[in-house]
Amino acid sequence: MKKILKDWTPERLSRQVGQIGSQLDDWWHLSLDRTVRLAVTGLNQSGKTVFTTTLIHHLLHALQGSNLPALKVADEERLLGTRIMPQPDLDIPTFSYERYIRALLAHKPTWPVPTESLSEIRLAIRFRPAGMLSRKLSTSATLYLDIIDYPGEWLLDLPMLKHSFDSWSAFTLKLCEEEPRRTLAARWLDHLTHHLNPSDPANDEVVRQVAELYTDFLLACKKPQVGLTFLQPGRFTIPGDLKGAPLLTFCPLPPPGADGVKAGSIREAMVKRFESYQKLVAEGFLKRHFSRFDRQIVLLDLLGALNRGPTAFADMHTSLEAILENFKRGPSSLLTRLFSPRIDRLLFAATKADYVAANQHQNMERLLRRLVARSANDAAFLGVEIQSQAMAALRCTRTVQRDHNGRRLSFVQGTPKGRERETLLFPGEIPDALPEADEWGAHRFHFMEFEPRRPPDAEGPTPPHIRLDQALEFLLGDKLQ
Ligand SMILES: Nc1nc2c(ncn2[C@@H]2O[C@H](COP(=O)(O)OP(=O)(O)OP(=O)(O)O)[C@@H](O)[C@H]2O)c(=O)[nH]1
Ligand SMILES: [Mg+2]
Repeated sequence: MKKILKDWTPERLSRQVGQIGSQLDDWWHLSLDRTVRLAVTGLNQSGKTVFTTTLIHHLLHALQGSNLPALKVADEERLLGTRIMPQPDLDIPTFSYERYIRALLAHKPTWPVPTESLSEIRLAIRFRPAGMLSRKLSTSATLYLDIIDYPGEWLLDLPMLKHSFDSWSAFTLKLCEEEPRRTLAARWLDHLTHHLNPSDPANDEVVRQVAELYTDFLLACKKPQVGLTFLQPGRFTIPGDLKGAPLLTFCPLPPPGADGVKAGSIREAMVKRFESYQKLVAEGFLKRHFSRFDRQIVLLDLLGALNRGPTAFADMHTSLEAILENFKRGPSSLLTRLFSPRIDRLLFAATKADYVAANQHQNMERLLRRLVARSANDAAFLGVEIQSQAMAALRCTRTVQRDHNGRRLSFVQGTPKGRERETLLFPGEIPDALPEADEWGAHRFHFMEFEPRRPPDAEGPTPPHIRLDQALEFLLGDKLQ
């Protein structure tokens, strides 16, 4: 005992106390560390890759002249730094942040090409907690932020999970009774009616041929001039690593006759492939990537949908509601359990708000709210906090006021897609409600797309945006307190 007491010199004691203190500090530190998985949800070309790239870029450069005033942790100077960290899943390619940002900020900037496969990134955001207690006990905490990027087309696989092969076939064939699907599906439908007997013995070549005609139909629907989005299965248009796999060779069939499904028939082969697709592709995507999210941002290219006219607009609306159906089904449904067991904040963002002048943003937000009203209501009923806003992750235009025929009008100045020089344009107005059938008219909407604008070096390392900081504050602000 004497020996032990002798060993406790004042220096040693103070060192021990110091160690305990720093362990306590570490413990608090750890208890303050947290992970947020952010689901960036959006149909193809809605702006997911640009949003993810700019979000990372702004956080990485927030200390070198932040332009994120609405993000409290940055505005209150509590942000200590952000780093890209090793991601949790070693078998998924890393999101190519460097490549995308280099292209967006190049001397001749370019947009990302459409995403064709899944990738993932993890950020560590180090910050000083705001609360009194935590400030006393811990100097810093870390928020880990996980994001995945994927082709928007794949989202449409999720609503396939509620179907059997027969109900999915009936649903899809019904859609094809309406234009423009009816005309675009003509070759495939003709083949189904006149050249295919689903009760015939399965033959790979025959199955492949009809599946190819169906895929051609989906690709025709997707062309920008048609612009349909409710296209299932998603992997048929963007196969990713499944290119050429037999799993992608099936298509909807008319209901079976009285003799049902014959063993070894074409129908049986297609039913099996459909079910395998559901299990391996749709359910795999859902379970692995959408089951563990805490926060969700739904990106909508509202202006592009208005440009494409009433049919494509309605199709986009249908797609959106189908994807967000998990909120409608309530806590006990399979989709809800798998998809959003923990989502407590949901942000709807109408992207590319820089296509129009600032005075249109209010209407843009009103229209957005009307469009997502049903899904937002279902989610709010489940206790999810909701926000809707207009946003541009990368602002490529400026709003300029000019007098025109005695009226003060708001124009936008930017470089229209495919051109080299900046132009002043009158972008037109956004309706504040869903347009009625007779309000569309021919080419009623024609919002111009723009080339990315490289900001002058004097503007700092982060490019301008519209309300990206508000989006970040809503999605992450409470976790950075
Ligand atoms: N002006 C402007 N255009 C944008 C912005 N964000 C996206 N865009 C435009 O939208 C296009 C699609 O953006 P992406 O981020 O590639 O869209 P995505 O959702 O990743 O698309 P997929 O990979 O096909 O699913 C870009 O090529 C740009 O033309 C923005 O903030 N401002
Ligand atoms: Mg993309």
